[in-house]
Amino acid sequence: MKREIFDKEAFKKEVKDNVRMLYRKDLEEASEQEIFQAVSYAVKEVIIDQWMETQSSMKREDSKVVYYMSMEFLMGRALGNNLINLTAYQAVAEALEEMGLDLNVIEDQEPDPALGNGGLGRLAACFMESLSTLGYPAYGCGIRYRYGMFKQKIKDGFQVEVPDNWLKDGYPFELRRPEYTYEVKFGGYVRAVNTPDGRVKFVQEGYQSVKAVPYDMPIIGYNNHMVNTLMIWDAEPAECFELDSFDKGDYRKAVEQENLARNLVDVLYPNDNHIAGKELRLKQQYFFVSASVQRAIARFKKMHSDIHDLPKKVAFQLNDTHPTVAVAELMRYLLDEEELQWDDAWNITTQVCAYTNHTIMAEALEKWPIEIFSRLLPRIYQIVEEINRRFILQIQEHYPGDNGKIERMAIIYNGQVKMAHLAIAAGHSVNGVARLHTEILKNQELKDFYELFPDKFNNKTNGITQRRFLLHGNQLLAKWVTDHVGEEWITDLSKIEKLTLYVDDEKAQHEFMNIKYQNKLRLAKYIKEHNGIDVDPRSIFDVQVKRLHEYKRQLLNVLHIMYLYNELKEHPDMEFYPRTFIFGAKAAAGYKNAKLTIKLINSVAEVINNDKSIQDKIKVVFIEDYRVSNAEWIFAAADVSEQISTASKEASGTGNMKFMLNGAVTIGTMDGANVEMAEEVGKENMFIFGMSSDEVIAHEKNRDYDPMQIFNNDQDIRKVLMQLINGFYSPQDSELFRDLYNSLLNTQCTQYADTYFILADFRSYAEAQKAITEAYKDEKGWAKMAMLNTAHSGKFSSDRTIEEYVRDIWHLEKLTVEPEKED
Ligand code: AZC
Repeated sequence: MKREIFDKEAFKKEVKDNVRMLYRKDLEEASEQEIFQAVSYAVKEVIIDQWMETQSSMKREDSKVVYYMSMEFLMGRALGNNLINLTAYQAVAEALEEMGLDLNVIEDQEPDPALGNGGLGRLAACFMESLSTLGYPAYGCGIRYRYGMFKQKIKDGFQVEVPDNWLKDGYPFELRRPEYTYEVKFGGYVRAVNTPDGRVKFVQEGYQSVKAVPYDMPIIGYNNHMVNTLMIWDAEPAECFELDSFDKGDYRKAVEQENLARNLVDVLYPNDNHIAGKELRLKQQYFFVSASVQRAIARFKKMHSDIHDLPKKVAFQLNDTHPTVAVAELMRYLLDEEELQWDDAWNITTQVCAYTNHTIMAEALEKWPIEIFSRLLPRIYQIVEEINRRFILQIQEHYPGDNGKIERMAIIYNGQVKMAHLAIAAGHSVNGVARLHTEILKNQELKDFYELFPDKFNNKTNGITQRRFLLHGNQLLAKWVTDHVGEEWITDLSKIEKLTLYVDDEKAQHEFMNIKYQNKLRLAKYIKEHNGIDVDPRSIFDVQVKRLHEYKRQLLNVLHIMYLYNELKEHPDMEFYPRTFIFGAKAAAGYKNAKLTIKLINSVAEVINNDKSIQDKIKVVFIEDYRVSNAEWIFAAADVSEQISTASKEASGTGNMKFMLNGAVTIGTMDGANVEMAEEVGKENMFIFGMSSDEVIAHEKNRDYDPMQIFNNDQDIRKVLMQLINGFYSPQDSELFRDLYNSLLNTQCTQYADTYFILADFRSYAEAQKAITEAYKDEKGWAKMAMLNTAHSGKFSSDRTIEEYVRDIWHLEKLTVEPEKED
């Protein structure tokens, strides 16, 4: 049952009052940004009540809480989703319309809080939303970066990074909580002090400290009055925490300490699946982890006196290794502040902490040089050393005389602290994010650990929230689905399977594809406005949007477009179904080949889009600044979803699920969660191609793959690759794309040529693409396939994923939040 929470007239008055209060203006004088702020504050009014109700229920029930620790939360805009989850979207849209305002335009004024890079950060955001919707008490713990993910501009085909000053107008949905300020200490040294009762205490001295001040953001559950909290930490100079007595009067230190706070949370590192290894990054990690652990324990201690009960009330989930210092920080607290014995403290820590692995890419595995780690976090380092010492004893006991094991498994080895090893040794759970990924962890990457701790390993296949990616992002389809299967899918996506009843119904097929068409029109308009390119909404919209990374193989996609174009030029009369290839991707600022691939896509677009002779049969579009807000429109409009990573490299993928939910058909490798998608919808309703992960892994082991052979024997491929270096797409500078060419063929340039098996999979990809065209020509067949994809997407709700985390790892109870009685 819907609870009416909006009194329309009161809301309208509130918006007007807010404009006056905030800006001393009447509505007519206010800018769109000002109206967005006024509307958001009016919505916040409602949220605040529910937020307080949730907090008091949590206290009353003394619920166990999960702290989801993550360097990244890629939230996307909040206003629209908050309204959806308050079930007030329509009512507010109408109220605003009566005031002459358009909710869409107002939503568009909100900056996209982009405190994350890609999959890992967006997953954290989906998880928070599902936790609230399912009624589980949770805190997200992260960093309030002053600058989020950069904004991408395309200039002359190249990516240019522009700072994302998302806080410049103030963000209405955050709440500063100075009463929960904590001190975080860096550097100095550790002194052992003898206590009167004959024990040794370790104290950190000569350190610099920073004040951690949290900002809370509400995470609203769908239609259930539950509002969880995302706490993101800001750093402020510690003027009220005095320098250690040792350093009194040390002016230089005082200035350094102030600078530390200023720089600490300035900016998110824009690397996805790649570690830059910068000292500031380690500072960021310890900063937010220490503050979060302190807040979690303080909250626990308000209600409990025995610290041994911590695991009954608190779970820490470590989103990749980035927050792994949490295990040592918790140990420090239990040893130094609570004065527990090691075994006691360790017992508590392992029960509280659990770790999720998101990648097997070697360059993403975090390792910190001892020098940096021990200098920055001297007490934490001591504790890690002791964890390591005991862990090695355990290995020796298990595998006497096997030094290889120690070499491969030690937490500290070869001058480095290996964060994944620490997380596995200290957590009670290690999970991968799709079945195939977890199997690869168990049998390849983390084989030694799996042998030692088989019970810790488990799989949690990722999911996405259908509230944002269907109910909000694709309102036409959402309504249609509700009309056909009822509204239960909104909180139980498995119910969407009832759509299978309609897949052969011509009327339903027609309606489904007509909605797709409307969404394609919406995207075509966006493309016209942003790129100045006319695209035909009747062409196949073939989309690859995700971070730009070599393993995701945007290069394979664009090489195939170059090949198609060659075909069309050679056989102008060939039958060819019009296609619009759409890309969206940010490249890490320092990632050369990724940035060059963006330029290549744009150069190919330039040539092909302007070639009248092919009569618009191919269009290529690069959407600037791909982000959560435009993603919602893109998923809704896609016919074909490109999920073409080298098998074994994409841990799960979540974009793949968003496309599927929106009725796009996948062309993809048997990688990540694609494998489980194929299981759900049937391989016949996807276009699977390429090597299997076993084949890829075998070639990597045997080093027996030779792309040059393909280049020499396949004239079409050869021609395409030659076009990278003969100026065909870069007449001013024929050398421009040389590095891409080299990455495919030249063994001197990379560890081995074509690391991601692009040429090996090329033919099979081209075949699959051809099969798509054939399938698309059969209108009814395609409609059925698209509908089946939506109908079988039920498994991929983050609600399902969260229920599994709760059941296997966190063991939380559901909370019911009752609205306060009105008098
Ligand atoms: C990503 C994986 O690449 C992606 O496959 C997965 O869907 C996503 O996490 C969520 O689990 N990994 C990262 O973003 N990892 C890092 C370290 O950036």
